[in-house]
Amino acid sequence: MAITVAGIPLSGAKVLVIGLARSGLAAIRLLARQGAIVTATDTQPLEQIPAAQPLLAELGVKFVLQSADVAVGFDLIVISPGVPADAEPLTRARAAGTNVTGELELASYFLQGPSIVITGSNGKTTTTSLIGHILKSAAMPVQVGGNIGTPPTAMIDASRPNQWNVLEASSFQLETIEHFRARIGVCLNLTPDHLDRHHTMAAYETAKGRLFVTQDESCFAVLNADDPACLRYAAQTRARPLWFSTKRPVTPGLWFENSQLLFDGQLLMDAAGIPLRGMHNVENVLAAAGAARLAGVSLEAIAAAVRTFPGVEHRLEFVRNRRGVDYFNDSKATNVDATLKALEAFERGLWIILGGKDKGSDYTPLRDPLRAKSRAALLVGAAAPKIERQIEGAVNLVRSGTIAQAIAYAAERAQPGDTVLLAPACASFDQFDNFEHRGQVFKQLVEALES
Ligand code: UMA
Ligand code: ADP
Repeated sequence: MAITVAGIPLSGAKVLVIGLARSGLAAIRLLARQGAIVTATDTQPLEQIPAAQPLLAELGVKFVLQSADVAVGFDLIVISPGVPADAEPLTRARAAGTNVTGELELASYFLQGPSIVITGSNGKTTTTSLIGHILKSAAMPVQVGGNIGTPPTAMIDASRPNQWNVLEASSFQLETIEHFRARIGVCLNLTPDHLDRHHTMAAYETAKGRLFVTQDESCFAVLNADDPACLRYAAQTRARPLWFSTKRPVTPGLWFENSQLLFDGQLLMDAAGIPLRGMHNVENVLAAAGAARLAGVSLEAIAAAVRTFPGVEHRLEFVRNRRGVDYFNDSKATNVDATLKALEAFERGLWIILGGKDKGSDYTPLRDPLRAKSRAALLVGAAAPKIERQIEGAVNLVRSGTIAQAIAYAAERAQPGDTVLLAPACASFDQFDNFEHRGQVFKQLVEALES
């Protein structure tokens, strides 16, 4: 059967794929198989992208270096999530009437089975993994992917009509969806992030909101009743809402009350049974439980699976107790809100490592919790001078420069009962390959401290 994407029959269509990493390569594979005439482009020369070379050679895909007019003369453009939707070649292509789409939208024409899609500024990976864990524990057929690592276009072959696709989705993937429809859409929260790319909070909110705008009456929207953006999403969707709240009862929905998690007033579980720290993880469990219940898992099975969830590396991950001092790795706290949540998850006695590559963030909201809970803020990386200016006077500041020096400083001074916490509120790219690399280095340095 001839497959059309946005009305364009793929067989014989001239398609340009922009970005040759995980997403672009998976898209090329899919498009070539559909008989499209694929051209590939990247801002880097092909010699510098060794992972792309064999595939392009195998499929006979032409490479051109990205330029302002690279997207002229194609029937369809497929962009990787990391390519800004307002990049100059795309503006020109759209002006010429060419359809510009992304990996989630492209996958939607091929992916079998219903999807649970999780978005939000923070908590996506944790909640996506938890939903995958709950469904697997309940012996439901499921595959997990999306922004968490596996491009949706690479999930097509393994998809089945009665199998759930649990997909983490970023604003970058959602902003181009039209045809894609999530049976269950989940939004955890909306707080400032990626403003270097979306420019305004309104544009960021709109990009994520595509998840709910494309839903219909057969769908469900699992929404955080405590988040103003989620209330606006509810007004924009035709899907049936299921609410969650850590502050008050919500109908229909899930909430937290007297240390218990309730679903429409029925006990789901005691919060003490959640193996993850922090109220933000209660939110993640409420959202995951809501989605899993809508997918048909019983409350008992959900609670049992939550209790065995191992958590995700680099998210408030306990590393070690040394001489009575706990060390926690929250390298994935790459924005201010995630760091605020990390601070909320501890009582006091914190030695917190802050800094890295600034994303245009405002660090002043950290002042009060730092004053209340920290012994010192250890500043590292390129953002250190900006953070120092914005939190000066609220907390003892130590100009550490590197994570190694920060750990050495804190390890020497921390008292039993204190916690040394990496929750940097910044991206990692000034000193590390990515947040995983930063977290690994932190853990190795902590493990190497003398007992
Ligand atoms: N490139 C161009 N032109 C541009 C910009 C980039 O050619 O204008 C090229 C780069 O030179 C590079 C390639 O595009 O060769 C990189 O593409 P990409 O950044 O989209 O990276 P992928 O490896 O394809 O991964 C993408 C997602 N990346 C981003 O959103 C930045 C991955 O999410 C996702 O797992 C993967 O697709 C599969 O869906 C990562 C991520 O950092 C985890 N996401 C952000 C986040 O979680 O904060 C949103
Ligand atoms: P994402 O995939 O959205 O980046 P993660 O689960 O990887 O989310 O967590 C990113 C950071 O945000 C971590 O520092 C984590 O501790 C924190 N976090 C997790 N869940 C939430 C939440 N619901 N609200 C705020 N911060 C959260």
